[in-house]
Amino acid sequence: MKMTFRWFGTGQDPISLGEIRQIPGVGGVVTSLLDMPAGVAWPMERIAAMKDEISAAGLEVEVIESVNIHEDIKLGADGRDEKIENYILTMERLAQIGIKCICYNFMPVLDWARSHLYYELPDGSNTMKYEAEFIQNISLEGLAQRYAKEAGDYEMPGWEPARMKTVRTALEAYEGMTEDKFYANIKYFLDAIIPHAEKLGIYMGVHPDDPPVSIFGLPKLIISRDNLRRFLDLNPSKHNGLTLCTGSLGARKGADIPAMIREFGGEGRIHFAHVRNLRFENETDFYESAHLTSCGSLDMYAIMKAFHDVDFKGCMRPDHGRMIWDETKKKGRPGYGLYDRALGAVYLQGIWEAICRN
Ligand SMILES: [Mn+2]
Repeated sequence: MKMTFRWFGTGQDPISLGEIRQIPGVGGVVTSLLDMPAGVAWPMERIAAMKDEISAAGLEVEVIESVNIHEDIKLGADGRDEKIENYILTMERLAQIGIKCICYNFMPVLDWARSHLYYELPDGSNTMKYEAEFIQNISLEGLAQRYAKEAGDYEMPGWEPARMKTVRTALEAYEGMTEDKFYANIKYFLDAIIPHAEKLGIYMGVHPDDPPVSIFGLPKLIISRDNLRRFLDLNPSKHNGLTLCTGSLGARKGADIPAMIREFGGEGRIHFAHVRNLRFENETDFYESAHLTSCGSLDMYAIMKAFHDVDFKGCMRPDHGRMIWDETKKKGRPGYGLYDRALGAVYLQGIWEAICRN
């Protein structure tokens, strides 16, 4: 296991590579070119410059999170072939700087959703929260406005104001989308890109849908053990794999995350891991807690033990954290402050060391 840290890029992240390098045990970052719209081929100069900047800071980059999929591909629309060609071009260029894994998701229209970005906890820290009833009673535009107002200077990935302008049309495009059609569109994409991934030595890791429930009437597919199985079976290559996100999958109460890690990791289909905790407040609502088992509802020891037992060798990162120690909005995007995620990275490595030495 290699411990990494998400970094949004210069000008996109108030946290510097120098700060990340000082987190014990963290040897690399997971990053992206956030300004690249879905569907275009990323320019080689930009990719090379990103790599040089990270190397100069003494860090590695093996995982890109994310190369986003254009809606035409998800919808199976006319323009999809051209966008898939651009996706493959981006993969080829990323392989040139040594990228081994690409994280992406197949969520329709929206990347993720929460009701609260800064939900205050009793200890004075704040965190992201999902309240089902709140989401049911707000429009998509209302939620986007709330994020734009709350998030401060940074656009929330997946909720950029430019993207929100077309979102109503995008939502309408999904009317009548059945699960079978959606899986067929995923298969079309996978069958086109996976042979290239094999040649390039790139492992694709789909991120589960977050939250793992249907919102705004949109279909949600990548949410459970059975659906992950169905997704992987669409293309049996090992290069078609998963980003195992404990927080996203764990937001379905009763989901057995260690069992999923053992099943899919045992088959060599987990290529990247997001490890975080959450605390359920009732059957549907949760907030993103500190990483410790005692702080949330997931058993972090059992999760790390499962990764260890399947000999997981890929990159892992702590996932969302709380904002603590007077971290303001200027110090990080919601869920992506420095301190709590750094504590998470070190805590997970502590568990890992204990398991390895036991
Ligand atoms: Mn995640």
